[in-house]
Amino acid sequence: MNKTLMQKQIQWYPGHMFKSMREIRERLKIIDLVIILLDARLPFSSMNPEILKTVKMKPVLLLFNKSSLADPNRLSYHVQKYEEMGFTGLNIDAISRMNVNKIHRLAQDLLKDKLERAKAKGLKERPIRTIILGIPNVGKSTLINTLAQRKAARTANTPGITRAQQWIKLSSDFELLDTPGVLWPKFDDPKVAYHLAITGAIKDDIMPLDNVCHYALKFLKQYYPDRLLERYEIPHEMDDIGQMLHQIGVKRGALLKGGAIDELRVYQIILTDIRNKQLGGLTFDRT
Ligand SMILES: Nc1nc2c(ncn2[C@@H]2O[C@H](COP(=O)(O)OP(=O)(O)OP(=O)(O)O)[C@@H](O)[C@H]2O)c(=O)[nH]1
Ligand SMILES: [Mg+2]
Repeated sequence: MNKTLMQKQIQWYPGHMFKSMREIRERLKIIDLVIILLDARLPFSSMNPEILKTVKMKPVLLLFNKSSLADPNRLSYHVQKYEEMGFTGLNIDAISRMNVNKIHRLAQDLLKDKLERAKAKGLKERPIRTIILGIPNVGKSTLINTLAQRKAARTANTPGITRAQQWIKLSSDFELLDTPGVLWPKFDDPKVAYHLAITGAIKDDIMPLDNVCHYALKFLKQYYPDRLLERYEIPHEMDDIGQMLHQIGVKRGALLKGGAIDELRVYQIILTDIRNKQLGGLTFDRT
């Protein structure tokens, strides 16, 4: 990892995330089921290790969101890996509604024993209380709106939209607590930081854009060279990052007055194209 990245890493963890984590810990006592929302494009990088530690005593359901933006050939791999670790996981898409109607049932299945015990004790039936946790911008509020079939929570394509916890009643027997996205203070593997930056979980001004885009281009070159050819006419034999940036600049007319390429614009083009699926479905976590 280069020096700028290391220095930024030390100062970047915002105070409101400490507060959000504390509030999550406090709230867990009254929660029946934890939904951890992960990004299907980075199903491992988007797992916050602090959240995992915090919720380990609770029943957990993993939902891999934004599946329509991920590589369709890689979707079963992470579900299987997490299942081997003992988790229940489901690929979903909160916008296209893929598998969204399976969530309620899965939640009930995971809580079956608890619900039956409560019934046997003669306890009054009450709604299942669920909390949704995940990194910023992963689609927590969007999923809640899809489940509630109304605009109950504010959403936008930038991290840090939800600022406070908010209960939303999904049905007479199901309540869901929306929470602000939380990250963790230190990324042990720089790849994780890059994956989070490329997909917009970390604000674009946190990490140096040139490093992020160089990483993205190297990644695309290794795993999706045909998409680079198709979108930017980058030939398979071209592997110099500078040449690739130049080619994108020329192809997309991102040029400065003297004819040199406008690097900043090229970086923005690359990130916007990736985020808007202009390079097809992509999965960043590879093993
Ligand atoms: N394609 C696609 N986009 C999605 C999906 N879910 C959410 N989005 C988009 O992702 C962006 C972030 O969604 P939010 O619901 O605001 O994310 P959040 O997790 O609540 O974010 P914070 O409140 O900042 O933590 C929005 O632009 C959504 O439209 C999905 O399943 N597929
Ligand atoms: Mg939100």
